[in-house]
Amino acid sequence: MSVIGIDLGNENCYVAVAKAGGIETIANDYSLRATPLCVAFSGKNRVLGVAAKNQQVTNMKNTVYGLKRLLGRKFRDPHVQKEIQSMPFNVIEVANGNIGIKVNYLNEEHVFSPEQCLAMCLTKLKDTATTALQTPINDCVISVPSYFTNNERMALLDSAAIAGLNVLRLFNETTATALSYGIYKQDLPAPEEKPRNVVFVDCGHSALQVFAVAFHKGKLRMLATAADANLGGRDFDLLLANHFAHEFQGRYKIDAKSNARAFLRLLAEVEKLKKQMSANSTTLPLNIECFMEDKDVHGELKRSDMEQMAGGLLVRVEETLKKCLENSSLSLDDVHSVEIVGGSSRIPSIKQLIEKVFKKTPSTTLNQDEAVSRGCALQCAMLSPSIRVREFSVTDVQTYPISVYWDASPSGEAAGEVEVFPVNHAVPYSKILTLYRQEPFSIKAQYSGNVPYPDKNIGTWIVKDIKPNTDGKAQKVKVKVRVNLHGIMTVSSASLYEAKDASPDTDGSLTTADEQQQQQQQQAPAKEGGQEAEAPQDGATANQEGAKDGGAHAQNGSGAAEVGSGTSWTKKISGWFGGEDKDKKKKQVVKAVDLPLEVLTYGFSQVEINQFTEQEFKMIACDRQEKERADARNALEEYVYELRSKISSDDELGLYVLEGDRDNLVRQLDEMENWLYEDGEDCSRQLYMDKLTELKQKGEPIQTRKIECELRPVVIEDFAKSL
Ligand code: ATP
Ligand code: K
Ligand code: MG
Repeated sequence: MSVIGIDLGNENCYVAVAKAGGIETIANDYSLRATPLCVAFSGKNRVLGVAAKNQQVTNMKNTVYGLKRLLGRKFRDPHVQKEIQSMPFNVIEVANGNIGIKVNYLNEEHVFSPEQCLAMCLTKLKDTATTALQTPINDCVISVPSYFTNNERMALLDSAAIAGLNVLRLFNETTATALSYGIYKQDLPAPEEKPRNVVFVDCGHSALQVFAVAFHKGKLRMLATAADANLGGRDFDLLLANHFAHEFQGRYKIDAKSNARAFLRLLAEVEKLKKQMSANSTTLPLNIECFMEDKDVHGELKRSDMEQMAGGLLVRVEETLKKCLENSSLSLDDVHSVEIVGGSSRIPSIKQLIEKVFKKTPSTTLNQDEAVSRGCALQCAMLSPSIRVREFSVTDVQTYPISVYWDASPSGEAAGEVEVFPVNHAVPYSKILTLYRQEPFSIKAQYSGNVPYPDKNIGTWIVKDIKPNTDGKAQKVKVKVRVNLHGIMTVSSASLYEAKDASPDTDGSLTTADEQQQQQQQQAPAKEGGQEAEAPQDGATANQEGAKDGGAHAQNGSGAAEVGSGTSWTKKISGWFGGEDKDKKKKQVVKAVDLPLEVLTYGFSQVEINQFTEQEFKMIACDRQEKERADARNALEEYVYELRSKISSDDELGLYVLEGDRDNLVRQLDEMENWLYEDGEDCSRQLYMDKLTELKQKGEPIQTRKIECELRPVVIEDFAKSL
């Protein structure tokens, strides 16, 4: 079983594999390491990856890309509305306000969700890995931008499930990059020394992420991230394309913006020009033949022109760099170095801004394109039992603050809220929320800060099966709130602590928050420890951070006391002390009963996922069949050409076929060729195979005659020798 890491870039995806000898990125069917995040549909099959991108201009309406931007969002989302303006394929609203992508596939109209389309791309990446490694692929780690919200992450997990991938972790692109840096550094400071603080800048196709990381020997801690989710290479391309479209309007009287196909071609050409400008500051030409209305167009530009045009984008780059520095609380002297990754970090003016803000020349220690996938493969290896790698402790952070809310109960318990995970809180992490309730209730989670997402809601969890205790009073309910390895916030469990076993509040009397808090502090770690297993390196981190967090919780607790005094409820949040053996005995003292949870969060139901998985299987089978059919046709075509050329040459088979037979055979081969381009263009695999067998029955006897003739003199010679 292989262990792989996938960098799911908005434009370029990479697959890396962890092997005993190290990490390797895998080349695809075009011998390229980058596979475009692109899927196209035709009358016969799906076209994936490089092949899909290559046919985009001729099949615009059925070539789907930009999926990372649509994932986990609703059709009416302003962000989606903006994205689809420039998408030449048809994006529609379907049930529940979801996004549907309408394409022509197998000569019928089909509507797929972004999750399904992304699953198709994952199928391609999985296939690339399976082919290269000659082993089945199942376990993987997939990258996500650090700014992805719960819903976007959950949607990606749905895609992976549809593609039959088992995701051990959704790994932030930021953290993956940091891990690829840290793991190979032999000279990181010892634990007691000051950390090495490195700032990373990843400017890709659609987004910019800047992040600061503290490294010690064998571990890294994410300090802060800052992102502009709408600033990447494609924004520079758009500026350039608009510039030339305007110029061509004046010079050639053509409007490139009115013609989607022409504009796509222009975008592709200016991207090439942009890359050339990164290496060259002189004036460079742009030529496109037969651009529109049969006109060839010409333009030129130099780097400084682009920099002028991109002034607005560059200001935003600078702001994001400064924001990260500010969020990290590092002084410039604290920053050891600035590493750049991502394709667009190659733009010279971005490098200059880095130098301006951080007073350091950006370094390129990492493979700029492969760092994310390599970090994912490393993480996958660490989480997988099937391969051993050097341990490296990774502490990630929560990008947005999360608060939970609960309603007042009919029997008088008050409503409340608490910020469970403040911004930059270490994750993965679990916390326990304690409430007193006598009937089912719901916990609602929301982002409590700014998120680049129109809906701050994360989900609602209904805790069921709660009844008053035998005295008709509220019972103690503990709810475990968790940000898991994927960076997804969930309520992972709820349990009822039967009152007669819990000491101070056994009589069910009104309990003040203070008493409660005290009791919690004594008991909480004992009871909650080790309920859930973490990845080893994270477990260690959770312990350490948990202890630190304990202090903060006391504050949370007293806040609650204020709200809660005089009522029959109280609450407290305690840090989760994971994986500890201590106080295991005490666990039996209190009887905890697991409570059923009804979960209302984003994403497809299991039934839907199963349906989509089945559909994906069928499409994979259909693609395979089509490939086999095309291969059979190619084999027949190749044989026609080969045999015809051989029998027409005296050096090959020409001497071994009678003149009359040859003319006859050539005629048959010509007919077969014509048939292949006319009626035989689109036949079944079996028919091609039958025709090939038929031809071979004619060709092979000639081949045999040749071999026999060539052997004959040898036989005679041997015979003479033996005399
Ligand atoms: P994202 O991280 O936003 O999801 P991605 O990971 O697919 O996207 P990358 O592969 O890091 O993106 O970068 C692709 C972008 O980098 C493209 O816009 C491309 O034009 C740009 N790029 C690549 N090389 C250069 C270069 N030499 N100069 C300028 N831009 C470049
Ligand atoms: K990438
Ligand atoms: Mg990227």
